[in-house]
Amino acid sequence: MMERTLLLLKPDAIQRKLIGKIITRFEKKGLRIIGIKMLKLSKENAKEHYSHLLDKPFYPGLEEFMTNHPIIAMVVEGQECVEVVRKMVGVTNARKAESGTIRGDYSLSTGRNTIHASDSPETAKKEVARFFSEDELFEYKLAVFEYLYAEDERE
Ligand code: IDP
Ligand code: MG
Repeated sequence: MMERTLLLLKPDAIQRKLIGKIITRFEKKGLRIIGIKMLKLSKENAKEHYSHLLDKPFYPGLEEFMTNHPIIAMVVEGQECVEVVRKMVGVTNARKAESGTIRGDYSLSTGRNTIHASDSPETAKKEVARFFSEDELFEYKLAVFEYLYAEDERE
């Protein structure tokens, strides 16, 4: 099943000059980047995006970090890509994240874990719509498409 998922490259990734390396991983995996932009998250958007964490003691710090600096938002598309991308990202606490994952390779932290990725297909739909209007998403043909997927994997 072709899916889209939302990624946010967090302020720590930008400061640590990791964004090229991180984006390269998604390109090399074969995912199609269909939207990408730099933006500043508003406090309202942060509260919506992290609504499941509003009552946590670390929420004020999280909101401050994510809204006081620019971030990069991206949408990628591919077969079952929500799950694929979460595996590439690794678990929330980067000290526990497997080597070979983005968090496992680039971070030692939970609050500075370099990247956000949607956690389910339902969340992904909401998060893509929160950050991108349809005219910011591009349905171009990937020239290597037939080399990324076999005949029975293209829907
Ligand atoms: P996820 O990013 O792996 O989906 P969530 O539980 O959705 O994890 O939390 C969102 C973000 O909130 C995390 O990526 C992390 O930056 C921050 N966060 C989560 N738990 C903690 C914590 O215990 N301390 C500090 N920051 C946290
Ligand atoms: Mg999450």
